[in-house]
Amino acid sequence: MKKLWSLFFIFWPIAAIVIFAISPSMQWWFPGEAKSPIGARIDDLFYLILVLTGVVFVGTQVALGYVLWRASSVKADDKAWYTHGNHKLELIWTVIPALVLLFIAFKQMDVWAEFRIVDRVAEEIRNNPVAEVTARQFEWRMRYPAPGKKLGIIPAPDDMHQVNELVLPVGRKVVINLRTEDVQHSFFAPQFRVKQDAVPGKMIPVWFEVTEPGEYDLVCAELCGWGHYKMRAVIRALPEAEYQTFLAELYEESMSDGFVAEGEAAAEGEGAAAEDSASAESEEE
Ligand SMILES: [Cu+2]
Repeated sequence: MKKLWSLFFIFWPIAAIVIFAISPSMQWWFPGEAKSPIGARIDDLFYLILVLTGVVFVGTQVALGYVLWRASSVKADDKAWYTHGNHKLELIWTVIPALVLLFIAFKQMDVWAEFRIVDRVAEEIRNNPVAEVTARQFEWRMRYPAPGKKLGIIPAPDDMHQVNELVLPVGRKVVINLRTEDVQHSFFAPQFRVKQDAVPGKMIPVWFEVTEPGEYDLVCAELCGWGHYKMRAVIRALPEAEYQTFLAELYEESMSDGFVAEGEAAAEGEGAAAEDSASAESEEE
């Protein structure tokens, strides 16, 4: 029975190795491959730390299992022995983890700087945010500058707006200004591995590059109230040309006051009349 318990402890390192091996293909850790360069670097760091901690975990569990296995065959009248420790051993298991931690600290420094230090973003990009994203209970509001214009801190009359959809260009680094209208929220784009708190009273720049066109998630990662779960938007990443077309169309739509010129109204009227007669016909049938 005692031996069975030591086998129980051996089960965990085996389970850990199996989970390490199958998790990436099962997408248990990440929602697919990172779709931003910084995301790929964050994943690499994650895997490096996972391997380091994994080796330590498996090693300690195997050692624990071994000690239990050996101890299970000790007879009841065997005398116990005690030790006051071993300086050399203690030195080894203090210095090695310290060196490993130091290695991780230096290794991640550049990724951290790339992700968080605004000076790493070229001034040209920094001074031209593509959008302002404002979180509020319980939605995301986007504000874009009119084509050819700069996004001001104070909204301009010709700014363009969207709710719960953020459209971005692919293949270049973009900056968005993040703010919140009420409580603290968190801008989380899992496919890009980007997460940034939105703090009341602050405007926080967030930057990243999308590598592939597509539709991605934007969710709130801060429990911000009863409707937190529905604070979900979509990030639509478009190739540059399509992105410019989108902006032009959005501008036209935003600037339209609903007035239709006489010629167009007549054409629309005819269309409506044709539709009416068509529906009348179908009713008769
Ligand atoms: Cu929120």
